[in-house]
Amino acid sequence: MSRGPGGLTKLLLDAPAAQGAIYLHGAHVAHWQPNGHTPVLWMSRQSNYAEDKPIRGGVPICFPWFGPNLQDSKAPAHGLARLHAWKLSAVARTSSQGIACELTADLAPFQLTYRVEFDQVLRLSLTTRLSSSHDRPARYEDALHTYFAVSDVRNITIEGLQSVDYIDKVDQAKKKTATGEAIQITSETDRVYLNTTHACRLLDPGQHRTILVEKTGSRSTIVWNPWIDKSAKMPDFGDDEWPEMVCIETANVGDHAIELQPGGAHKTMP
Ligand code: TA6
Repeated sequence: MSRGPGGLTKLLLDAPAAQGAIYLHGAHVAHWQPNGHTPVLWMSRQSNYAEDKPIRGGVPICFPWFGPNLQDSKAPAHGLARLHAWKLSAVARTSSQGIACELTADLAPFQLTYRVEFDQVLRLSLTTRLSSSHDRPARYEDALHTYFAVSDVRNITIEGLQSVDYIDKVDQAKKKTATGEAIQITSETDRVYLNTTHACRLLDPGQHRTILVEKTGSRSTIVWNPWIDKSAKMPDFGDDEWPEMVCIETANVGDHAIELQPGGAHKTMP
């Protein structure tokens, strides 16, 4: 382990199949580069690295709520997990020349276990357990808010959601019917796709790359690019960075929030 920017503890993982990096702060995956490829995750050059701020880029963990906290406007956007000091519980080589690590967080009444496998595939698995001593069922939202590095967001296509209705957060959160078309980004895009277990394909001809985003245990997929004006309003996002990235997020939000019984568990895996 090493000290990264801001003095945050950073775990650098190097295996024949891939290289990776993860901060204990937020259990934040900040780098994944399969052997023979360019980095797959995007990181902002303006990101904060501080215990009281989220890291911009990579794979933020949104939990136990997504977006603003509707009951407490002072609570941090996207919840507590990405600001939490997670504990490393295991690191091990995988059978396919990769390397995996496991981190835990106690965010009462929930216990979280996050397994990250850096290989020719990036495998993420977030397991949430509700303490058996809790006196009633509890609901939460989660999202693995993955920032993908692209050659130019104006030249990519996202397939897999053509038949899925969505909430358009750029148009007064109106519910919109499926377009029947693959997604192309031509302006600020912030869509919550509803009740979908579909895999997505991110086609990036500029990098001669197609990224397959498969998932289990998730009923929501969010697609986001801030475009010009929103990027300029975010201090931890460079004004000229928006063409470099697109988020495809594996989530359970809104009507698809998860309700657990005491002692119960759920696993979200993009
Ligand atoms: O996932 C899309 C989104 O909810 C956008 O509305 C935008 O707020 C983005 O997340 C980033 O949120 P953050 O709190 O990390 O700036």
